[in-house]
Amino acid sequence: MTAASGTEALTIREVRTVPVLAPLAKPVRTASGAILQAPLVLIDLITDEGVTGHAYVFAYQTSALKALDELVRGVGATLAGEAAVPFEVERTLRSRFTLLGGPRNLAAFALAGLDMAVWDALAVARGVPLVELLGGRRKELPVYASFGLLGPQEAAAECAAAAAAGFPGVKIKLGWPTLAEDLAAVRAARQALPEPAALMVDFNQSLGLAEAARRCRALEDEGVYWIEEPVRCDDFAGHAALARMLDVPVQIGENFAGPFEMQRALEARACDFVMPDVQQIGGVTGWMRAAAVAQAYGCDCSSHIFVEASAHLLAVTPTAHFLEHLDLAGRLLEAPLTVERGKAEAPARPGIGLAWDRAAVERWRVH
Ligand code: SMN
Ligand code: MG
Repeated sequence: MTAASGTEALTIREVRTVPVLAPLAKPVRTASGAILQAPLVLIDLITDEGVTGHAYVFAYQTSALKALDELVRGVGATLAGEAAVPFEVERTLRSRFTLLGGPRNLAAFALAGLDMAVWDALAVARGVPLVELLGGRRKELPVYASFGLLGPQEAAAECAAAAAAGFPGVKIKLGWPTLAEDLAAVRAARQALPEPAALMVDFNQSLGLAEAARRCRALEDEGVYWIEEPVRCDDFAGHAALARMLDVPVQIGENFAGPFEMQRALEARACDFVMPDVQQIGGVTGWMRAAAVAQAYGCDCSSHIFVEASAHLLAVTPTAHFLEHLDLAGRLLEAPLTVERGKAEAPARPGIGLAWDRAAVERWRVH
């Protein structure tokens, strides 16, 4: 974020990136692999007018970090001289990937990161928080604390601490080798959480359909608020069968590759709730379209990681539900998003509000 220039029309000059391995407060272990550090590409989108837009993208795997970094810079370089107009940038970049079947995975992440950086630059140029540029205003959002695969003791300790801090919800990962272990973790977590607090559970796609049916049924009487990604993320029919069978809501969405895919999932009745990820769904532009789809289906919409951008976007999402608090980039920022008494609000500074902590970036950058 650079000071407002007063100029409203911006021309993209250059995209610079820094690949980093960001330290996490705690490793995130899932039934489908652990994330010990966050491989992130930090993006600076520089304009002729002197305004810089900031965003970051998440490579998930350290082995994909260099490739994503190259993609963001490569695609970013093709924007030199273009107007910083998200609607046009999105159409231009999307059309370049048409013959590849549309932007997916790393290419989609690169496009989403550039989209977020363009929106950030525009909001900075106008001197307003992103949420205001989108027609909304800053708003306190309910936040749930999101943890990895925890054994019963750890689950109880984290849930008690989160409840004491005022979080209205907590999520733990499941998908231990046995149902008995899943139940032990859930019972310990539920017991440590006061009644009104929501307990979400996330299988991270680790189960086959028959085993998912068995485990989800067993969770029905355990006071669980949602069951997330029990089966493969693209198995909408499988998720739909589970959603029909269960009283506990089924949650999916972090892997929706764009608003059209979310629309297909909702049309297939694959879930009761959605939680798009701003990077997978297509940046700010993709999120706004997905938010309209969620509204059309009357479906509550939460966020996935990317806490800073999500704090703006949920405030302009008609069916906004929970903000997930799992902070990937906080250690690289001058002012990480704060959560107070279980609520978070986008900052008042212009743009998304990302300001790199230069010393931290130097320390964690990958050469
Ligand atoms: C998740 C996925 C990837 C990185 C961190 C966390 C997870 C979630 O599935 O729902 O938060
Ligand atoms: Mg998840």
